[in-house]
Amino acid sequence: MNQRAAIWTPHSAHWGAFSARWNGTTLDVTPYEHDPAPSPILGNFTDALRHKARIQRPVVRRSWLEGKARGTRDFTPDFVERSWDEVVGLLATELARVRSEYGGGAVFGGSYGWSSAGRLHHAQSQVHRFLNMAFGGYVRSVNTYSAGASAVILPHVMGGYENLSRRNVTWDQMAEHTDIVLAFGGMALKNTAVASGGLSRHIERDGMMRAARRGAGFFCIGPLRDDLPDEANATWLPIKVGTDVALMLALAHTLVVEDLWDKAFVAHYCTGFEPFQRYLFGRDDGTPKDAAWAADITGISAGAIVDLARRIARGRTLITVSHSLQRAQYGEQPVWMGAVLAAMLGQIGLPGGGYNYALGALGHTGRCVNAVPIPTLPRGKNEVHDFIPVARISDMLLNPGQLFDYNGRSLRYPDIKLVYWVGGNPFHHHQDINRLRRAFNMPQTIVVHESAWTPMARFADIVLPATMTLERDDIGAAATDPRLIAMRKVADPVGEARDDFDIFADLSRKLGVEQAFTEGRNSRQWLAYLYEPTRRALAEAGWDAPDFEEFWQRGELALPSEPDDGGSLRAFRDDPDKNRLPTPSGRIEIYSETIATFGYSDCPPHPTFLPSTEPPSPRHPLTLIANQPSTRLHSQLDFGAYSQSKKIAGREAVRLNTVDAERRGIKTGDIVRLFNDRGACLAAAIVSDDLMAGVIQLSTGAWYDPEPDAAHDPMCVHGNPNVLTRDIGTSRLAQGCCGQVTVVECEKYSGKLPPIRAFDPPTPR
Ligand code: PGD
Repeated sequence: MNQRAAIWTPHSAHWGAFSARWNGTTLDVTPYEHDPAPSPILGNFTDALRHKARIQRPVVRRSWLEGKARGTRDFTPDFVERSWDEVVGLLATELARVRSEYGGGAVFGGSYGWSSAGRLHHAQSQVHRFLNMAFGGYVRSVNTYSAGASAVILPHVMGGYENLSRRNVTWDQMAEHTDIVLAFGGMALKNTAVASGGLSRHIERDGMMRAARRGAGFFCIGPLRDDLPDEANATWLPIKVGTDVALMLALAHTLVVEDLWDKAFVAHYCTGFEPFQRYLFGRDDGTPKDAAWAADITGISAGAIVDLARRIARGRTLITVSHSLQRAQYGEQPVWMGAVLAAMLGQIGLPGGGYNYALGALGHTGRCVNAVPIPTLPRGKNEVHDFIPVARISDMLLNPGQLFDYNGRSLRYPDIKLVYWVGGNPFHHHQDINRLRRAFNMPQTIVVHESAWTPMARFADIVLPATMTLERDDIGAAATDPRLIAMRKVADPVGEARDDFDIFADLSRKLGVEQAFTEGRNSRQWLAYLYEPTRRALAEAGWDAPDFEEFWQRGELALPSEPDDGGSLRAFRDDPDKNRLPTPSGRIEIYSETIATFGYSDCPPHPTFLPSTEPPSPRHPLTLIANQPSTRLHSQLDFGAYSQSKKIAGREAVRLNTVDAERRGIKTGDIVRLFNDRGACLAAAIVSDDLMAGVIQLSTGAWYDPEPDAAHDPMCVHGNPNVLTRDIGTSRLAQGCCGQVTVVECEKYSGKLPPIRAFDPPTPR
């Protein structure tokens, strides 16, 4: 038993604060004592530290050492072990070669991924800082897989993404003021269980319950009943996937026809209603977007649509649109139309009313913002100006030099020779994995730091074992959480794993620029340095402001919050001339002159219903919802105890409706095969009426596990839906990812069941 036994140590993860106790063999985890609804995902830590999936030592792909990796990479790699000193030397030499032969513009360091909570050892910050300070820049990525479309459309039409999603209506306002919540895509508690940087209290269930008890009516508009919790006592409006804009338009049409809209608000706070109204009434295309029109498209009756329009015009109504709606083709449209519908109700900026984009999409939303800054690692300046919208990674690697559109600009894909990935798992997060595999065979070199043998690590040439959060000291904090958590080291690192910071410090030393990266500080000194701006701001405001050592001993620190003042939309409502929105007109843009000048047919200048170009068909009749999992964060710790406890015979569970299951002779527990023209995967069926007929739901995050012997486009035997999803941009405007929705067929699997090997480490020599 080691020295740490019996010591409860404070720590934090993206899915909540907790304490842990490690005796060298087992880990006990107990949630933060003041968290009213801790996430069960904490259970994934208990067996993670010494799991066989952990990476123990640095390795290098043999074919890369022989100069033959490009075009031959696969998931059953022949790795050779190297000492840290050798591998860091090898990597420094390779980085120097690529820089001198091609420059920083040939290195992709976009390296998307959530990695772990902790303000210093945040993997993306570390790799970006290293590439800026010690290497001279890199090709970056912009936006996120979460909010690819909304982050681009919102500034054109209503304002900044952060203000509209995170500094807007709070759960407290909802509990006190809201009469109706129209939740397009719901507000599922599995999503609010996580917040990047961590969270000390899960308050969403309670917020919705208080509102419902006061009499607020919740509407869950979407294909899955459980996208709102039971406590919301919601009315479920099942809607055909991808048709929410048609419903919103019909609600808008009814508001105008029945004279229920707030003309004064629209006239005073918005621009461009006339051209939108022409479209709404079908003046040019001959199709009024009325309730009868929408009924055919959405599957919701015209009577129900008219009733709903009357209802939302009566009380204090809050419209929310989840991330999921915009993670699909033309995803810009529901985000924009939700705002227009709320504007027509005239309640934007009122307590508990109006529009809160993505409320409930993460644990950051519906809360007050801290009044002091949180520790943040400076990333330095990137001297390379090339970038891609994050989800265009395969396009970039497969088409160097090709032009692409983005937000009114025509850009060219760079020619990438080296990919550096730290803290993300593209073979989990990217769409059309068979295409991604071809794309990742294009560069000369792929470098990955990982704590576990994810498919991305298996596909790399140089793999460096990183500590996981429990194995190092850090500070946990998020801009909307009122606690700073001392994330004290719980256990010693597995094998030879090292912190990303130490790896980069070593690499910088080999490149002769250590001081530029470390600034002369070790990681403990960095923690104290990053803490200081928070301490200073607390002291200046007269708050409790202990020095770093005292904070560290206490284990946590309370941070003050800004008042619950409705943010920029309330200020805009109070005085739209003084508090202009950051749109070109300063108003809510129902028609965007700027977007009109781009001339994009896939993103017209006012909200428009655009049906998917890949509708269900006789060959692929089921609409697949590939949403966020409830048993882990993304693919993190998929090998952990809680995630594993929800698998069926080791495979990811897929839900389908009774009607669809009976038609195919499928029962709960059966292994099924999902397939379309892009790929196939196995999963284990759960038959349920909590989702619409015609819809099938397989969450993301099961580690990609290709059949080892398949020659081309292997089936994933574990249940990763991204072998099926489409790798296209939402539109030429935002180029966001379309991972949420695709079409498939599903059949009972009758072949011999292949074993799950996703968590078996490769056997290096
Ligand atoms: P994670 O599984 O969180 O997924 O994609 P993302 O790549 O972020 O990967 C993080 C990795 O970081 C893990 O493998 C973990 O082991 C590693 N890691 C953790 N801590 C450290 C560390 O300290 N150092 C290092 N080096 N590594 C570390 C998430 C992405 O998926 C997101 S944000 C969204 S919203 C998208 N959602 C969907 C979706 O809804 N549907 C589909 N089909 N696809 C999606 N993909 C996107």
